[in-house]
Amino acid sequence: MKQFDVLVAQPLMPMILDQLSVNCKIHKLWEAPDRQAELVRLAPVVRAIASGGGHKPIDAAFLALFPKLEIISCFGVGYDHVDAAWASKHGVIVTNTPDVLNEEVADTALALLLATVRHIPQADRHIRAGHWAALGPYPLTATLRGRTLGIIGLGRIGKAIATRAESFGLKVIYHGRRAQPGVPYLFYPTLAGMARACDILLVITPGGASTRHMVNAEVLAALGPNGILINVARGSVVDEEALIEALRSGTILSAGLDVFADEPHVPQALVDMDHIVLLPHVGSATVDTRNAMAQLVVDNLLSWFSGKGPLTPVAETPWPAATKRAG
Ligand code: A2R
Repeated sequence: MKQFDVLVAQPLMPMILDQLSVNCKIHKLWEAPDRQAELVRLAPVVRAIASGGGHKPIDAAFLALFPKLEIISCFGVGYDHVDAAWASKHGVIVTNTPDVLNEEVADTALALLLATVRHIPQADRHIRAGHWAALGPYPLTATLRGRTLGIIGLGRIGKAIATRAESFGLKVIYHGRRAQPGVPYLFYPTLAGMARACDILLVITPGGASTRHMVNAEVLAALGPNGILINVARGSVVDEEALIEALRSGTILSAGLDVFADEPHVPQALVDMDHIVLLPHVGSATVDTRNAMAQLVVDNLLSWFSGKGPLTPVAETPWPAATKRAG
């Protein structure tokens, strides 16, 4: 395989860079003293972009800089930071790392759900602050018993969450753009309708324009004063201002959030609330799963450049029609 030029826009796991450096020239954009000058220098030679989970936009203006670009290999299942429609229109392949993280993210979702409903971090803080001995037992909490979980986005990860939730005795219902054949859960065509019917609303859709602020003030009002919101998808799916207001006013009971609108910045209003649970986007963050995701970033590029095509192209990539730039 001949050497090819790969642009890495943000730091990636060392195992990705180590493996790629065997077959290609790696260009670490973040190390360039003058980013603009480096982009001008690299524009004529870059054939691939390896993209991290930092969610810096890889938009049409950025992509148009690289006339020889063939493939963008994204780390993570979400790729809303990439203009995949532009890439598709221009014959550029986009790949992501689906499936290898389903079970891990589902574990995180259930951990966050339990932590939120049963106040696990708050109870831990109760001991550490000396309150158990000084003030007595931790107050009683909400429960999962007899509750209904409404999943927004019953995809690969959503189904892994549903299986776990069923084993916890929860009734599962779901909302998406369409009902899925062969799924044992009740489908709700409107999100507000599902929010009215469930106790816990769990978000696991893609981010991007089509889902932006789907969970808004109306949906939160429908969820109601005993309702709990869990978001393990993208911060953009929830109207964060509306959520803060709903949590402040008691429109909903609580929230468990692994993702935020402007990561790594979390609104102080959320940090100051003791009745919610916050995680720093750790859905897939275990050594094993991150290694599997990293390997898939590498394997997609190596497969493409050895003429075998992408392993996990995203839905917008019209593979195999999108091969016209492949060399
Ligand atoms: O709408 P459908 O029937 O295509 O169902 C998909 C649903 N979905 C939506 N639901 C409501 N409104 C939308 N505009 C919308 N767009 C998509 O989200 C499907 O059930 C689910 C996504 O499933 P998968 O494509 O299998 O994705 P996966 O691997 O489960 O990951 C979901 C997301 C990632 O995109 C990241 O944002 C996050 O989890 O890590």
